[in-house]
Amino acid sequence: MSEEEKVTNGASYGASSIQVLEGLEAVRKRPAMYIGDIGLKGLHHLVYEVVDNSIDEAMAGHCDRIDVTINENNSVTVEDNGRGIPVDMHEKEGKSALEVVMTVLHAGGKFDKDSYKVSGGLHGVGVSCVNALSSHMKVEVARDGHLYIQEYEQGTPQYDVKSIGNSDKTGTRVTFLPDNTIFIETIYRNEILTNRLRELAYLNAGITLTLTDKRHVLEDGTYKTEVFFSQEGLKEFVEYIDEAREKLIENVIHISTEKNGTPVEIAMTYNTSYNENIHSYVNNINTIEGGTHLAGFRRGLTRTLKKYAEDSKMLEKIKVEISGDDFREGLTAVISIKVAEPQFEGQTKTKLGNNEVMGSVDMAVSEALGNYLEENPKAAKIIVEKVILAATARAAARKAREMVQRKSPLSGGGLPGKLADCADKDPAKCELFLVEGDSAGGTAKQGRSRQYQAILPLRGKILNVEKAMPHKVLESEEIRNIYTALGVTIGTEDDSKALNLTKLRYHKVIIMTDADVDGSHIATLIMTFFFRHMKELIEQGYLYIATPPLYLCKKGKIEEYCWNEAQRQAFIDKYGSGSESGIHTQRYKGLGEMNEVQLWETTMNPENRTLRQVTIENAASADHVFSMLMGDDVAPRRQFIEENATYAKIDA
Ligand code: 0RA
Repeated sequence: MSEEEKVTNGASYGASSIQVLEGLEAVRKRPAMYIGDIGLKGLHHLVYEVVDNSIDEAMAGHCDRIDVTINENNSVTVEDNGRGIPVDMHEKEGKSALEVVMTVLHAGGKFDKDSYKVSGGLHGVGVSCVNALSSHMKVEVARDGHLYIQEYEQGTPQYDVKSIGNSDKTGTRVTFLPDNTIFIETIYRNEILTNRLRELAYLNAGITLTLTDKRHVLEDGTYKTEVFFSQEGLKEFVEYIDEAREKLIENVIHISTEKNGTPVEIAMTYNTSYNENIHSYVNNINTIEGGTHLAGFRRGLTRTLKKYAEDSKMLEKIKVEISGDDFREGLTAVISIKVAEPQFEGQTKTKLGNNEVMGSVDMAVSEALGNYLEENPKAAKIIVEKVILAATARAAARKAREMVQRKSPLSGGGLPGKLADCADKDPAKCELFLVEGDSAGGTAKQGRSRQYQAILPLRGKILNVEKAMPHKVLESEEIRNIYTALGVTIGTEDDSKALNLTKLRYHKVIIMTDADVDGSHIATLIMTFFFRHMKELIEQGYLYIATPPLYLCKKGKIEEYCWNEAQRQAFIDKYGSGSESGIHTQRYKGLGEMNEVQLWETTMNPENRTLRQVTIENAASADHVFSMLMGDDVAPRRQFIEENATYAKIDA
């Protein structure tokens, strides 16, 4: 290349490069705007963005395998067997299309006008965002008989796209290392990616997704690998979610269709529980706030079932009025639709706003359910009987609810007698500790900061709401105390499950139980209650778990609290040189063994304590786990506990 050519080339390249850099710099300046946050969520979001591109390629019919690898250094590799991102010169940008996709915001997918691009991450930001937020990224493309490569640092290409050899395959492989100057969490969690890839496999039947964790070497020297594949899609998703529940009807009702140009897939069944479990997705994104597709589903379901029940004359002798809720008790359903230009609304941008979608989903569910009821009269009768039972129980539940409401602080009934309330009235500053047992409750009342910490002792094991009828839940004194202490009101005429969080009196609700098996069980029972009856409170980030220490280690005047065996060993190593004598380690079996000063110092004082925030990473997976942990079936529970025992090991 002559000197002159270099200059010309450099100048034109420079102009567009500056634009690119400005774009990527914006992403690095305000990462949360693009990927939600810079914690665990955002970190995992990077993987979802890259996987989404491969899912698009699969949905266009060109790819059936996506392999995700967590590498030893917490970089992630996503490889697919699609056509490979085009590498030819991009006319407008004057560089390889591959480079444009990797470096220009929102450039991904725009080349292929034929493909029906409906995927794209929650924020739809594309792979260039991931590139901008990675200290290093590498893309390898097998295409047209060649293997191409380009690498980047913080989104900046390190060299032009080049061919480094031949290949008889096609596909794309992206490897990226999240930038640790941006992310506050940099360690990938296997179970978070597992849950997402499993979900994607169910949502996209026929694609094989795998997760290999190179940080986890098995005894035979290979890496831990999981394969996710679903032949029948949502039907199998519903079966998976309801694995630990008792079926009410044998079949899963399944429809995969297109209405008014919108691809709609629905699977649903009924179980004997009292929960409503509807999981909805738009373009593979879990719409946790619902929206028009969910509204359409509910409308279609209610109308179709109501009409069938009326026509079959089963409602004639029923005294109570049937509400929309009653049709959904014991219902597990997954709705997945694809929308070309989704309008996402709501606080977390997970509520679908597109009005035209409502009718499409309504039509789809009416058609599938209508046919099913006609063809399966026995099952239809069982469903209608369940609806009638739900309506009858709801009348009883309303009475119980009115009792709670009457006793709520706002209607003058006063707070629970056992509650030691705090002085401050600003919910944002106030904390409520739910404490296992009256004895520990007493210690906590003495140790707390009265200004902003309230204590509600709970007597032993609260009701397992997973198994209880709705009105039983409200008849439980402990649960009524939680409701009244929190100040939330429940239930309107339209929706008996609606929760009014605006009255919530504390923005931190902290579960504090013993660090033993019973304590974990009680914490799980309380979490189950919140998950089923106050999910919004978890979604708002208000629920926490306290972590009391396991040991107090002493040598002479030196005292240290230890939260795990490793810390205890470290204390012994540090102070036990010479002989192991003179060291005293005390195992705390329960909160009650600490005095009020110790409890304050280790577990309640915001300066020292560790609170674990309860979050819902993946609603469908949480649903599955809660029903299994709290249900009747022992075998799956035992298997889950065995598989997850390493996370829960407390006793040395
Ligand atoms: C646009 C056009 C073509 C492929 C892709 C995008 C593509 C993108 C990604 C992202 C990850 N994996 C991918 N695989 C393919 C190809 C158009 C053609 O070959 O005609």
